[in-house]
Amino acid sequence: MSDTSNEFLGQNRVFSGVQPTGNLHLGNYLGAIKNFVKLQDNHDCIYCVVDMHAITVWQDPKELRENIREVTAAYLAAGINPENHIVFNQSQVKEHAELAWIFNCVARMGWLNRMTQFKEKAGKNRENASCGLFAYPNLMAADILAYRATHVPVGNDQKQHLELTRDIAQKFNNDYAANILEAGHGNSTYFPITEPLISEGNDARIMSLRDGSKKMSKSDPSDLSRIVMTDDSDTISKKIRKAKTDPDSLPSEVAGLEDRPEARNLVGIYAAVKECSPQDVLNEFGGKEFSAFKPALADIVVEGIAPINNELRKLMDAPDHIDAILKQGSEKARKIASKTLSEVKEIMGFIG
Ligand code: AQP
Repeated sequence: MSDTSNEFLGQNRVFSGVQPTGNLHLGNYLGAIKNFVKLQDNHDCIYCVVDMHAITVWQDPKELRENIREVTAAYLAAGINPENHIVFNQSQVKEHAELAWIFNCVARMGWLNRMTQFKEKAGKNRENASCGLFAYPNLMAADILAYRATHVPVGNDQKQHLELTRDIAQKFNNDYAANILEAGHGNSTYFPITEPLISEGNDARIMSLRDGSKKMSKSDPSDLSRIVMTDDSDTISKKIRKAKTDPDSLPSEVAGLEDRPEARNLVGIYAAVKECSPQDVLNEFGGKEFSAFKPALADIVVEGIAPINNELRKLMDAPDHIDAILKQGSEKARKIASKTLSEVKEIMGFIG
């Protein structure tokens, strides 16, 4: 096998991941995966199926296995190249868990207490939430820093967690500055202070088709709230036809979408798929009724998404092929992560 750590010299290194929690949807594609594909052109990319994050909430083992394959198939169907980059599932590289434990001892309780996503996800049932859900951002920091990734594409919902990764890197570098120098790492900075990658499409926040104030989400109980990556063309069209709207026609200026979350969402989806601005969409459809806009939106979503969905379904029929890609990717990932871990352990004073 080739030495990926050497192949990966020279370019900025990107790490990102998607949780295999089922119902992979248009928001995951437009807000994350589509951008992952573009980043391959000028970055070394490591794309992970973050299955250990998924189990912060109970997962049915049979469904988890299918969902890991589904996210992998979505990566491949969208155009991620597992030969030139790395595609793998987190649990096959034990260094993620090992580094996460070290970061549990670097991060402060106060930092984690401020994480708004834990508050949202745990809700009123905080006492009953898993410790993993609370410590999740430390595992995310380990995911990124095991590869000393320089850049992470983030949506708004993950910005706070990336800040925490930066704080952990900074604290580790400070706490062990002398040992980092002594271990021969040139200067006292071992972990990079990872930068967020905010590029075109990164901020495409897709909302529920049933409620424009809630994000499109895997866990929404209504299947009509989202377009999933396994939907065929008819189902996509049906869901758009049934999407909630208001009685007015579309405005001609984006300012007119201000208090109209459902209209804003549908215009946003059109713009994200077509890679144009919402104003461009309104230049074409301003003054038109939803009865005219929805069929055009369905056409554009079907045209943009159906080929990926078709390929995804084909790949899902070849689970052995997917598993082999994950295994090969894990071996490549492990080479990099195990080097980081042995350096970290040496810096910290562990033996062996
Ligand atoms: N609605 C969305 N619009 C734009 N981007 C989105 N992402 C998720 N939902 C939207 C982006 O998809 C990436 C992977 O997400 P994840 O699976 O790691 O976790 P999540 O953000 O918790 O995804 P979901 O779909 O909303 O799942 P549940 O219902 O479990 O919370 C991330 O980059 C995310 O920003």
